[in-house]
Amino acid sequence: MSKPPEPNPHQVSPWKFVLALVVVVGLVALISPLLARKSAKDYATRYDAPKGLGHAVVEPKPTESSASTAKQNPNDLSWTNGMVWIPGGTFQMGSEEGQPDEKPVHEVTVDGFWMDKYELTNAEFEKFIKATGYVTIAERKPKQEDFPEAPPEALVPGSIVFTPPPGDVPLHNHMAWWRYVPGANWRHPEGPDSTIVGREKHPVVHVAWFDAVAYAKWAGKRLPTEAEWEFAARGGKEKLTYIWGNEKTPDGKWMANFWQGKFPNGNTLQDGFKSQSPVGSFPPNDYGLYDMAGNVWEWTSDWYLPDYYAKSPKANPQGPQESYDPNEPGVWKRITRGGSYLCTEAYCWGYRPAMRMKTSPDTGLNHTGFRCVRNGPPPPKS
Ligand SMILES: [Ca+2]
Repeated sequence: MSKPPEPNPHQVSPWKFVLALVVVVGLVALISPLLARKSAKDYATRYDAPKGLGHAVVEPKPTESSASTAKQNPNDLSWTNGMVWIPGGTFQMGSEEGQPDEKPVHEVTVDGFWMDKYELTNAEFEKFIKATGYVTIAERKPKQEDFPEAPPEALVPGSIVFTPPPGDVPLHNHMAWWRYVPGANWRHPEGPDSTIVGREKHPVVHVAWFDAVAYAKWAGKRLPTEAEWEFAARGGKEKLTYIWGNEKTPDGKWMANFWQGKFPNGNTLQDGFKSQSPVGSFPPNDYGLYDMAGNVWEWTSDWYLPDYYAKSPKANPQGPQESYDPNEPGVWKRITRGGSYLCTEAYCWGYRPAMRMKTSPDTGLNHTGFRCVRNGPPPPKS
């Protein structure tokens, strides 16, 4: 089944939403300076060396047990903290049936690694925040020095929230259902009046790539590469459309949290969830990983280039050194994977293991989270 290369609903840049906000409050004069900041050079310089973004110095967790424990007692796996061992191997990465940037299907080998069984939860992220005092990007007031021509009243912390329109809208304009909401952040996923109380086991959202990297560093982990993520998602199965097989709903069963019904305003909730679901609500893949399809998109460490697969190295590809998105030239983006509760086959079809999404690394959304990986010795053979 081939899909048209239409613009994707989840491909977003925060400043489009800042821009929308600006228009709403009648500050049209801001448009030029805000957009002008998006030059590729400026972006690459700022975000490859994000010194100015760190409000809190994040040091690795002092109590983090290390893989050295394994050398003393190979049967003591406490240092993995419940992670799943993903055996290395060779697989066919990409897909012929999805978007053009999923081609060509090519052979890739990855070394073994440990991976979080679940998407990172609000409860886990809160431990990190309490231990470090880290402030996520969505909670920070944009700096006047970064926006010298913006009036102070336009510089408000916030994040991007899915807001379904009341009626039908054409699917080519994702601005129709995404909104920049002042006060939205990981503690307030839908805005200031919302809360994560009772949602401790839900995946954390509104975490920008930099926030995810800060967490990973503290936890003694890292983000997966795009290749590691896809290898792990496929669970050792070759070239299947979905991580569970080629049928979307085998025996009528919903295998992941994604969108049923008409997008973006007709969710029929057949899978039981309107937005994020508690992690592990759907069956795991063959490696024992949960929510590798749907629930929330997951950050990886790779930059996005649409034609990377044509030239990527075969062994342990780390992603390109630069980024380019033809739909938004000048905005460098990191890869996210796995799809979310908003994905529908009629549009982004993101819950396939081959689907590649891209988002600027300073952007948080209420459908994007992450999970970590780490290197280390494999478990002892039983
Ligand atoms: Ca997911």
